[in-house]
Amino acid sequence: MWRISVLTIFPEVFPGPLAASLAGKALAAGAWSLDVVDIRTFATDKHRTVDDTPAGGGPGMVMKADVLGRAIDATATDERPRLLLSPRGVPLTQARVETLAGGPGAVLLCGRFEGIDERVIAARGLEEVSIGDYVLSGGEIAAMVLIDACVRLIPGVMGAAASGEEESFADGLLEYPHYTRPQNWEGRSIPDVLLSGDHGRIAAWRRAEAERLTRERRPDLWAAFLQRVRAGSRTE
Ligand code: JD8
Repeated sequence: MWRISVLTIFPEVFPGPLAASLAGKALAAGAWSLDVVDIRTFATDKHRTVDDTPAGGGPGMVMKADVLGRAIDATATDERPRLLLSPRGVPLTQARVETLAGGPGAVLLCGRFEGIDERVIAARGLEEVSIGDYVLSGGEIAAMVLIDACVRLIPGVMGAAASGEEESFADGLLEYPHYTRPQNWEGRSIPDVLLSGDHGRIAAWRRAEAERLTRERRPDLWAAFLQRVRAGSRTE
């Protein structure tokens, strides 16, 4: 079974939103598992201290290497990748999500405060992963993002809908616009082509819209898409 272990000082926030919808049903059905480990249980003092002042001075607090080391050693006893959610990590991509979803699962360490003692990262072989270029207050929400992205790819979790529907990121374009009834809403109508019943024209319209949106909003994805199209036409 695909297995996630989350190490956190806020165990009560899991599964949180992951309990809702198809991911939650799949969790309840045993299609994947979530072990939540309270880092504080690996503290040894009366106050269950997990942090201390930064060596060299500066603001905030740093999570202690000894406590984190024990928490990881008690949890990561198998071959799963050990990931540290961190704003300085390698960016999480759909390709990495697919790799993780196809493996045995992961051990996710959620930091808090200013961060964790650097020595833990090397000593326990943690890979730092970031969910994006903005600053969160801790790793828990980032871990939920990673888990959500992986779980929806586990065979049988999302049912028929998601399986062949990886269109958007699969060919590197943003999703085309969606509509449903009523045909007229607040004076806005569904594009005529979508009501034409002409599946060829519908597919062409969706493709053109996906390309337009990608060009307008994501010049980075658009440049990569053009590169692929050009490379593809040279080899064929
Ligand atoms: C873990 C502590 C906050 C980070 C000082 C206070 C991921 N994409 C991402 N953005 N932010 C995080 C993230 C932030 C975290 C922790 C993840 C633990 N903080 C710290 C350093 C600067 N603040 C993240 N994944």
